[in-house]
Amino acid sequence: MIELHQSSPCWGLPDLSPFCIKLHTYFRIAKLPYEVSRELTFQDAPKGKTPFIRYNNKLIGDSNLIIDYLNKTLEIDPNENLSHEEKGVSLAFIRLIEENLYWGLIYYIYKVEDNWLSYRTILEELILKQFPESIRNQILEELYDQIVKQLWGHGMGRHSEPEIYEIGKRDLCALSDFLGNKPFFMGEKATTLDAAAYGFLSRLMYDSLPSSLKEEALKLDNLQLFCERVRAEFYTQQETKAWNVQIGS
Ligand SMILES: N[C@@H](CCC(=O)N[C@@H](CS)C(=O)NCC(=O)O)C(=O)O
Repeated sequence: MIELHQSSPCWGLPDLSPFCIKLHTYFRIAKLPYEVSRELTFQDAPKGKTPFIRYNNKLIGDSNLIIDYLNKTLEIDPNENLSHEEKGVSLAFIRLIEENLYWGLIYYIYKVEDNWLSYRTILEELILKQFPESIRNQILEELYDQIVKQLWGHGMGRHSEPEIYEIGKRDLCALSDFLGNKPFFMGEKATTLDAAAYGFLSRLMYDSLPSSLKEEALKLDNLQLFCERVRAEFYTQQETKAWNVQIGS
């Protein structure tokens, strides 16, 4: 059985992290049985990030490396029916989501003060309770410093809020234009791009942290419908209800 290691469900989603939501969705698209495990901690993560999996006693980090590994090992591929051209486009959109748009989301969580205060409370409630109270503040401060450094290093953190909003808006419009009236990004059948898109878009649309980027996404009806479609097709209502943790709202 594949063991998925992540943080914690919230807002009706299987995890706080878009990359963990992506992996849950990939497992379901590929019909791979898996279980969420709390046996290992962040310290065990091979890349120092979530998600990571344990499979056949091997720890693997990074959602894309995990997907590549499982596709190869288990001889499956949700993208098998795509042409080479479609595979290229699909990978380019995954990179747009994960290497660019994601950092816009991170900006609004960490650098908009009210959002960071709310998110802190969420992390305290859902994740930090397992640590002694005396070190919780230090963990949060270290996480904050690390993420803000990454945001600067990536380059997104050097832009002003209106610039970040414009960059994110263009990415969201590109996703919406490409999706058009199709049920899934590459057509009739869900593929790996849908897992990545759902991971990011559901997190942006369903979390409780207000932002102009969220407002923009919510204006794009086909992206909203896409999230509802993925949720209805790959998640049960009971799961969504069980994960509907709302903190501080
Ligand atoms: N490229 C990685 C990105 C994973 C990632 O950034 N995870 C975040 C949670 S959304 C994390 O663990 N951040 C903590 C850190 O960077 O220290 C993947 O695809 O899995």
